[in-house]
Amino acid sequence: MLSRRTFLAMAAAGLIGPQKRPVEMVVRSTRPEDLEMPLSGFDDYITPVEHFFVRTHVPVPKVDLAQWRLTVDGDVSTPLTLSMDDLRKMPSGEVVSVLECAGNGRQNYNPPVPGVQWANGAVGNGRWRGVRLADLLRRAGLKSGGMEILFDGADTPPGTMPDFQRTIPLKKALHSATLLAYEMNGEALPAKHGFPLRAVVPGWAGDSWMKWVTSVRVMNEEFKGYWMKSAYLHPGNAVAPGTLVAPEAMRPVTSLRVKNVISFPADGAGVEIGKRILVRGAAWSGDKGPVTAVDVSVDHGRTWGSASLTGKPSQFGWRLWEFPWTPSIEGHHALFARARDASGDVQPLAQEWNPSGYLWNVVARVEVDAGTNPNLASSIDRGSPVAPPSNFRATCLACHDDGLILQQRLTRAQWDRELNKMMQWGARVTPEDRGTLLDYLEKFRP
Ligand code: HEC
Ligand SMILES: Nc1nc2c(c(=O)[nH]1)N[C@H]1C(S)=C(S)[C@@H](COP(=O)(O)O)O[C@H]1N2
Ligand SMILES: [Mo]
Repeated sequence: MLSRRTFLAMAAAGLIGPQKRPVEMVVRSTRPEDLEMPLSGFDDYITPVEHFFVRTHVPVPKVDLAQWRLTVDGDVSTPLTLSMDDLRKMPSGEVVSVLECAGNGRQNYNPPVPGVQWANGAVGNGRWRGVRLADLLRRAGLKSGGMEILFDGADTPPGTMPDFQRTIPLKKALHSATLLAYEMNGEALPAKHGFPLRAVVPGWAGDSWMKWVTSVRVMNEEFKGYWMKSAYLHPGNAVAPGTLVAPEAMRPVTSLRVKNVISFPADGAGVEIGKRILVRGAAWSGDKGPVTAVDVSVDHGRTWGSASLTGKPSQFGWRLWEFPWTPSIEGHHALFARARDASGDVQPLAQEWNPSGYLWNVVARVEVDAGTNPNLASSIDRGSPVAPPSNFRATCLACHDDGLILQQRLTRAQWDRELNKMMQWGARVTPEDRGTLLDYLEKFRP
């Protein structure tokens, strides 16, 4: 049996083929489900549902379509209660758009921050169809005082965790690409992705893309719920790595930043001298305009060449790119790829740190070994976990599994704050248990 890592490295190095590689999702958590798309997912223009990343704060709600209704209320002249049939009778819009979690790439931040430790794959490119939010708001008779739109979904939080409710400003809500979608890639929206209806907010990070939508409310003042005021915040200005940032200095995460991922060759793969390969990847951006170029370096950033972008320009979809390379020098090579958007923004060489590890978009980098025998793929030994204390299961695994916990890379002080947060949400940690739990948690390294 090959390990998954060795298999992927061999497949990436072209040692297994030509049959289509099986695509396995990277499981970051099973309960609630957080699934990451593996690198091979960046080879598809439209990400198939079975490879699309999943991010859920709480278990997927069961929705009975016969009972399901969407309400549109708040600062409108005619509040609406609509069934799916009513929605399907309205004119529909379609958009191809990247959906990326704000925390995609969190794994790269140092010092580490709490949260799902995504590598590159909390992102996918979908084809979304549904009603334009602007049409719906017009139908309800939007009044002039409307400031922002509050979405709520059918999911219910465990313990005393605040309900997942999010707002977007009216201007973004009225953009013609902003949808309430009932279809993904030409089929009914799957349960994990928000059946029967989800917000599609092209160019913006995933936290605005409310799933299982049941309520749209026009607000004439700023909504101050937990998920707007204590989560999905980013410092307005750069801060020193590892510092605690005052909430007043934070701004909501909105637009994605120009970004790209090298999907081939894989980091650590072997490549063969004299054999031409196509270095490839996917690039996308946010509100500032579509991707216009991707530059690639195969010599540690000394010289750069232009990759060819395949497919058509797209405002919100990603662009696949490729760059031919024939390794000629034996040894270790660093490959870089840097995307540019229509506003002239390029990916940075280093990232400003932020307390939640959002919006990672550093120039993509992989390192490969060129030799006459391409089977140089390295594998990383993560070591074996430390055994958990006896109080761990009862205290910590009631609402989620240990995947969410054991992937963190936190200090004792950071774990101490995590325990406080969990206690606010209903975890019961006795003063006697606290020390034992912290001893265990701080030792663990994924
Ligand atoms: C009352 C329910 C509950 C209990 C008990 C609980 N948690 Fe959580 N925990 C949550 C919820 C809800 C989330 C957020 C899930 C998400 O966003 O995916 C979470 C998320 C986390 C995360 C991810 C980082 C973050 O802050 O979102 C860590 C780490 C974590 N919990 C650790 C623990 C530890 C350690 C314990 C035991 C002391 C524990 N949890 C007990 C509800 C709970
Ligand atoms: N109701 C609800 N909507 C939600 C979430 C959630 O937990 N509950 N997670 C959000 C986050 S943080 C992201 S990144 C996207 C993920 O969408 P996906 O699972 O379809 O990829 O859904 C968003 N919508
Ligand atoms: Mo997210």
